[in-house]
Amino acid sequence: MKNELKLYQSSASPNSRRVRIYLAERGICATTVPVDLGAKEQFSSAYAAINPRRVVPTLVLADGTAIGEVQAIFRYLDEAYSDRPIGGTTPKEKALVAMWERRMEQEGFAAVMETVRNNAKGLAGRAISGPHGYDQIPALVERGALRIRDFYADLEGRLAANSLVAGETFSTADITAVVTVDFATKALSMPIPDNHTATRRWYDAVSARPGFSA
Ligand SMILES: N[C@@H](CCC(=O)N[C@@H](CS)C(=O)NCC(=O)O)C(=O)O
Repeated sequence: MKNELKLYQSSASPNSRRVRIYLAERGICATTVPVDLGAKEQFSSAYAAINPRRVVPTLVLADGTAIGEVQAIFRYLDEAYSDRPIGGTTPKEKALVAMWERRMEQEGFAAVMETVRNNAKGLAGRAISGPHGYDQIPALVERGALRIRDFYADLEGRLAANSLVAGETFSTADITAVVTVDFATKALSMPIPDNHTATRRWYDAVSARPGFSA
């Protein structure tokens, strides 16, 4: 199955980075196809034919099937390349990883994204990615900072009792959580708070894995 996959992605996109890290961690080869978000290439008719939501990433299979949404891409790759999945192996593990992955996405990643998109001048009228334009709501920026602080506090509680986000095994939930921390640090100057020692220990260990330079 090697080299049959194409990943449409942008180097500046944290959602694309989630999939790049997944592929690197699993040693799965995919041809990356850049989509220039700065040049609005996601709105070209050629890309809209691949992903009508006009967002990256999109994974295109050898038969032309296009899979959008990071969680769906993770799921496909875990099932199709099932030798060493990182989304769990038993039904119970799969459900727990899905639960933690979704929490990291909704409570962490989405909070950072909402804060950035409602604030950045360059994203005026584009507060939500996708085919429809939405105005920015300044109050969401203030609320976003609270959401991110709560995310960090909840994550610290989780990691004080578990070595990794979904428990004791590295998973897609760790990928999404590390990308969230890096996104908050870079785009909002909101790094892991100094007194969150469990999160720092986890972050240093996980982000040192070779796949995380992807
Ligand atoms: N829920 C989608 C979100 C994808 C998304 O919003 N991607 C951003 C980049 S991180 C994008 O394509 N933005 C294009 C735009 O803002 O027009 C997923 O999981 O893939």
